[in-house]
Amino acid sequence: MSDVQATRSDASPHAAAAHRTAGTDALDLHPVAGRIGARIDGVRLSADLDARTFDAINAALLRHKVLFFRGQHHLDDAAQEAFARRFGDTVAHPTVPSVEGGSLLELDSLHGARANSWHTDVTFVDAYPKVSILRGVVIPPFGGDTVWANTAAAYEHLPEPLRRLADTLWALHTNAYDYASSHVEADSAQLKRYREVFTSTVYETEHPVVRVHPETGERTLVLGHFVQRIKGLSQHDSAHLLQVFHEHVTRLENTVRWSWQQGDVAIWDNRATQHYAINDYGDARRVVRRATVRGEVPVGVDGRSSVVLKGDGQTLQ
Ligand SMILES: O=C(O)CCC(=O)C(=O)O
Ligand SMILES: [Fe+2]
Repeated sequence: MSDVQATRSDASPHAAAAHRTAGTDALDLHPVAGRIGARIDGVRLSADLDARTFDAINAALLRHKVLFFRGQHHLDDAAQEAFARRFGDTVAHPTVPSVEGGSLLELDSLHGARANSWHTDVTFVDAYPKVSILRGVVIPPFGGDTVWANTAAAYEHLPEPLRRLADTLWALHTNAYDYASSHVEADSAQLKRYREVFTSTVYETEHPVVRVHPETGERTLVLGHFVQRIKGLSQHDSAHLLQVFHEHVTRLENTVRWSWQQGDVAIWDNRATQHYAINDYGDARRVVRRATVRGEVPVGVDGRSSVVLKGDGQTLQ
């Protein structure tokens, strides 16, 4: 192997999964950052997309981890959800009531829904979503960007001893996570109400810290704010170690930031990303709606699957 290869060059955008995900030539695709994220122009998202275009979008998603589409003003709730069903069954959030008439999750800043901490969606259940599809409904005049991090690239760029350690670890995820540890505004009445709904049923699941992606075969880190602790460690050691991995996941080289316009759609591979909605728009209104596609139960590098400890039945959600 040459020295150039040995340094794991990023010369080819989002190369890690590229050889497994050929077939994106049909798309007008523009990588947005070096390791994650691509904008696709000239596609009108709908349930009726021809198979060739849809397959190319799916391949691009596996390769780039998050895709952005501008100007999808034709999508209403039903059309967004119908398009999402091209990826698989859509599922409601386990605790937060859906938008009427479907299974979309609404995040409205006026109702305290500001997802400003790093997470992968719904990892407190076993078969957490594989794909999330977010539509910008009301976008503030400035601020309110979202940032995604590539958890496959994060794993790939870990120093080897940390990679080997991560391969052996398991972590407990719960929706009753310690919100106050990352939010100073945790006791406003509005946020309290949101938290009450969010934790109305408590879920706990053990996931491997490294899962093998069921479609690309890549290893990805399964962490984020629903993690309560690493199994077998004291809370103290767990917190330190989580911080080490967290800093690798969220290194800026590993991220892409999207500045929303109304009508934008972002689609992410929830098995290979974390994301963070930046809360820098004050009292302005910001509303996004998310369709969520059922995922698979993660499998670790040793072939063992995630285990539900509390809140059964999520594989059937
Ligand atoms: O508000 C956003 O941009 C992202 C919110 C979020 O975490 C989600 O939709 O899963
Ligand atoms: Fe999220």
